[in-house]
Amino acid sequence: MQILKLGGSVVTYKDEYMSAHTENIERLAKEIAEADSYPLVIVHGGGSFGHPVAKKHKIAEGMVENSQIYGFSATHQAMVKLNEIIVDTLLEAGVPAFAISPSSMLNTKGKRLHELDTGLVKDYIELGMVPVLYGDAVLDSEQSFAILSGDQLIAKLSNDLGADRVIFGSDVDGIFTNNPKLNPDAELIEKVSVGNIEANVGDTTHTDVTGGMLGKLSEAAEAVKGGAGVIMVNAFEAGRVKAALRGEKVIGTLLTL
Ligand code: IP8
Repeated sequence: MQILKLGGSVVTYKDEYMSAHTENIERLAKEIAEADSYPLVIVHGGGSFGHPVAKKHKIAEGMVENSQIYGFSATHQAMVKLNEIIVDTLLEAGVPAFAISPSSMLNTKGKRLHELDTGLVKDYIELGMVPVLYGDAVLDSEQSFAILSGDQLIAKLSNDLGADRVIFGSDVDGIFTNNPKLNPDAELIEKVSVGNIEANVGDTTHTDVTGGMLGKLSEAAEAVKGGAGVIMVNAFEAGRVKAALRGEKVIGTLLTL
């Protein structure tokens, strides 16, 4: 059982408001179909769909004024739109993708995942489907609503479903000694222990509403602690996601205990 995260920077043009990276999505859908490695759960990020809307209406901070209610709904709807594009493309490639809306099946408490019945996701998997979930605007028992990142969702799903491998597909080869987009001397770290992640991670170009690279890594660490093999790969490079899904050796960063 594997979980694949398709980061927002992979499935959208991050600098263009609500613009899906259809070329990448189509190539990745084919790679997923060709890898033929099931059971599989896919979780995608928000990119230029969820993040700008959530930021505009301050959804991650919770409800302080009524006008945010519209923004909460608009943020979720932005994610539904992106999810539809991804699920449609997966189906066209022959992957039995099935959209599951996180806000309809879970809530958070103080921004942390609180109640989630993973049994439902398990049932879809057992039927041979590939559930496709995403970071979402969700109800929160302390602050009315919050933004749940795809990464936090993955950590919980990985531990509850007993995932063997979690693959994080982003727009960089893995974890570097420094930000590779700003520093040409940055070197890829092939293996990193989750114990000293903070010391190893440089800045990321985009800091999104759910915490950028450091947020991603602390969630990934939870999956590692739960027993999954976690690898970060560049989903912009053709063939890497497919190789990772097949369990082949691939350029990336392996997270270890
Ligand atoms: O991109 C956040 O998910 P992420 C989704 O996985 C929203 O952090 C709604 C901003």
